[in-house]
Amino acid sequence: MLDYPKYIARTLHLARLGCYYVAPNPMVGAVLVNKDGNIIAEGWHKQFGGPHAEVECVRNYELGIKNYEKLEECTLFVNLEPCSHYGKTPPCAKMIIEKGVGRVVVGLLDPNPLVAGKGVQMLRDAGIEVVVGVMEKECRELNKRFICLHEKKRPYVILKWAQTKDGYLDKFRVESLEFREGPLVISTAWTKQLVHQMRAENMAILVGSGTALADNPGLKTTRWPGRNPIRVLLDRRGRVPMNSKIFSDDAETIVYRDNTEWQYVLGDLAKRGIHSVMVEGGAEILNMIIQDGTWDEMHIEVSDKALGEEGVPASKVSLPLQPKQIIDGHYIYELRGRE
Ligand code: AOF
Ligand code: ZN
Repeated sequence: MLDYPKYIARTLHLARLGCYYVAPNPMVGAVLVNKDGNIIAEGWHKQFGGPHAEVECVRNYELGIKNYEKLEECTLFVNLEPCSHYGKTPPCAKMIIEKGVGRVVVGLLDPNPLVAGKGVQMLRDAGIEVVVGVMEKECRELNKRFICLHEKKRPYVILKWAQTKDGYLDKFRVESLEFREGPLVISTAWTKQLVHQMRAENMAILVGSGTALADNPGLKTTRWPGRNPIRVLLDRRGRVPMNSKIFSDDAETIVYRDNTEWQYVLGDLAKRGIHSVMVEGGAEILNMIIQDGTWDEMHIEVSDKALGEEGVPASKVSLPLQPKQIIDGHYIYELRGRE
């Protein structure tokens, strides 16, 4: 009897290697195990539009020097149900049947309606033994963005901000025709890097016109490998000029002017196939979303320094007793929204 969770854990590890390159597809890894429990091949989905994990894995097996095992005695492990549809690539379930793999162990069923159980059915109809639901919680966590898009028809929402010890996002800034004061710097080089990692992990980044005007951010991923997120700007009054950095050629920018209502924006982003959005401010937008209640995670960085005067207040949320991490003396909190 094979130790199923052990191999599914390995598929999750492999799947994660595609992290910055597969969106909006899920991260998927696969391992082929012989009857003695040895892994004889591995593969993962490397790039959007590219071969799926199962195809990579079986191909690696066939190209390897130990390709003399009987596949009917082998088990293929995969963290997500093999697909059953013709998309950018042919169905993995069909390939698995044709290669004559004996058994398939699936971490989680694919929530994509094009697949949703049909992959497993195809395999079973062909007489292949299929086990479903191993380390399901971990499998869901890895692909929470992809799952959210398919199950809730909206992107996964992460709210992110940094505040001073006394609860401010920014100072009240001096602004005149000749002089505009820069933003209060709260993050450190290291915590900034983590923000850029989040930009690479999520498909879109959203700000309001206040932030775009005051900070003129480019919202690119420069301190971490991976793609620049798609930029989303809520600009009801059409205030942000076209020469702002948010409109640079580095990434696509979607602007909402006529309707900036949160549920509408989420629905529209979903229609565009965007599976995740991180919200980087400012205060007005963050408060609006917290009021609405549709968000999945909050990442809050609390600096060890106080502003010491009146400033722009951060949203009032009750923080957990323990921060998730402490970096450079800054407390990093992570909260989950309601399921
Ligand atoms: C798998 N293995 O490695 C991936 C799967 O457009 P396509 O052909 O790439 O299909 C994308 C869909 O296939 C995606 O939405 C998800 O349902 C599934 N992704 N499935 O068996 C993989 N990446
Ligand atoms: Zn597939």
